[in-house]
Amino acid sequence: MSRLNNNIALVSLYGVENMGIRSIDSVLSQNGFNTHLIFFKKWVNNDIRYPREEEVSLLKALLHDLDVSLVGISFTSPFLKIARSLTEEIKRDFDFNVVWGGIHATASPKDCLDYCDIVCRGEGEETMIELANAVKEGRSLEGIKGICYRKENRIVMSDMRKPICDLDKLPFPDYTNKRKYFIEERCEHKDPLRNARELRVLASRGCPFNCSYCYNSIMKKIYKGSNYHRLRSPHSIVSEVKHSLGLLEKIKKIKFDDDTFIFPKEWIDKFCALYTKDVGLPFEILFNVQCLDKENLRKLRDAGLKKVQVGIQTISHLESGRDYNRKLSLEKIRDFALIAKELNLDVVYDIILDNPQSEFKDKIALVEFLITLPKPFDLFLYSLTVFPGTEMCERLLRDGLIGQKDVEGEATKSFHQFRLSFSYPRSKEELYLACVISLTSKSFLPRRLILIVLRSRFLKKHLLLIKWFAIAANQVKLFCIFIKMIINGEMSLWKFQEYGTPKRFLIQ
Ligand code: B12
Ligand code: SF4
Repeated sequence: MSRLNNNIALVSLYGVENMGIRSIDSVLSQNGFNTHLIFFKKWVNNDIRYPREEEVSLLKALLHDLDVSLVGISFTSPFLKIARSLTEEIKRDFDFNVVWGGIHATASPKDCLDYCDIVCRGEGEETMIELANAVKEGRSLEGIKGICYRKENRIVMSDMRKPICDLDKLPFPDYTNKRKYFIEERCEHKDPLRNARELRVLASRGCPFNCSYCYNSIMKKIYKGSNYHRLRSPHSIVSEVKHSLGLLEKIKKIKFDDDTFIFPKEWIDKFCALYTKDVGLPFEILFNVQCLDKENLRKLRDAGLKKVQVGIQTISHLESGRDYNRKLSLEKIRDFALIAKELNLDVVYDIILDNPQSEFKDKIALVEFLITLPKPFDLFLYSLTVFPGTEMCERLLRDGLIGQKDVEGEATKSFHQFRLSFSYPRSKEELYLACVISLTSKSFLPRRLILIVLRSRFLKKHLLLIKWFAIAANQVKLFCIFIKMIINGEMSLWKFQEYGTPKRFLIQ
């Protein structure tokens, strides 16, 4: 171990909303450490660029000034190459330990050890306290659960720690400017979320489902036998929201970023009563229609629920869950759509395209199904992105449908194409489908017209025509969304930069 002091830097790569690293920051401060939270560049949709040399120098200068004895880096798989080169740079100039954490480190701990000193697997709050204490006291890492490190040329992989069972005991995130830095072209001493219009909150951790493309398929294996899907109490959540609203004055809506917002009836009753009394702002949730319960949705709507984001993803082989291990029924999706319409909720459907397993007829069936859903709704179209360690990644590799170079980390596809945009190069068939699917969410287009487009051989042959038609229809819709967001006070320059420039216009 190298330098022994209380100063720790936590670096979040391209993620200012990173709730995991904010939680570790709060826990370490609560335990007496001087933590400094550095947001290294911000995330923009479909247009991620590598850091410039000056930005790397700014980071190194900051680490030097802060005189830290431990650095933690948090990142998701697409940012592996950036994490590698930054760590190399840091290790060239400093002699402190660099810990990597987050979903990629959890999924591929041994590979990560080629670059960093210590890997944290799974939830990092308790692990980081023990690690930081060991570093401060110059002790060995032996006995610390949930880590992976090298000892005398062999890799030590300690036992997994159980997931935190009482989430209420975790301190709230700190949105003040104290000990926060934001590096994007220059280094500013501030929390980049100070002017945010939307507050992200997690009311739970984990998910009861196990979709094959999702990080949960990794976590379920790692935490096997433990209570992985955990709920916070309504009181703790509402207290956090009130606390954060006291610091972030421009917030206009709350986004519950839980994997799926599923809670028992008594929980929903308590939450709705408290939320209505103490917060009252509009909120959004992500939802799996397998948990559909009209009464719960009605209560949430009365408490301020405005928008529900629902994963359809695919409609092929639904019964067997072949494609994504999601056993949804079309009836459930339709039931949900009708209930949402009755309750006047905004709806977003998630769909994954560009799947090498899907057949053309399945994709046509998807369009035909979407056409039958009540409007209005928005679509979030995703281009299938393969993340390491997921069940789907292992299957596609085994079946030879992809190679290692296609797995995020090696690949950086999500730098350019995570949500679908028309500008990304794809096969004629995929482009045609993306265009027709995008038309289904345009309320101003009659269903009959979309069916004509779907069946027209002429348009299939003249792809440019349908592409420009789809782009024009999409621009009209984006413009309406833009105006609505301005009226609701949800639009900011930051939001516009994240999603808005023409090159990245998304299909909605
Ligand atoms: C909110 C969210 C976002 C937000 C904010 C993300 C951010 N980093 O700022 C937005 C919308 C911006 C976003 C964007 C993207 N996201 Co996102 N996002 C999430 C979501 C839903 C919640 C994240 C969260 O807060 N989790 C709860 C906290 C407590 O868990 P955690 O983050 O894993 O952190 C814990 C541990 O990992 C560990 N840990 C984390 N960092 C560190 C660091 C150290 C030093 C240590 C010791 C420990 C440690 O301790 C933490 C506390 O226990 C997750 C799914 C999920 N539930 O995790 C997806 C998820 C992280 N996103 C994902 C993806 C793919 C993306 C994008 C690439 C997509 C895109 N559109 O381009 C971008 C990349 C952004 C980025 N910088 O990485 C994937 C990542 C998969 C992977 N293997 O990389 C996830 C897992 C979803 C999935 N379907 O699988 N995302
Ligand atoms: S329901 Fe959503 S969060 Fe849960 S496993 Fe499936 S994709 Fe992941």
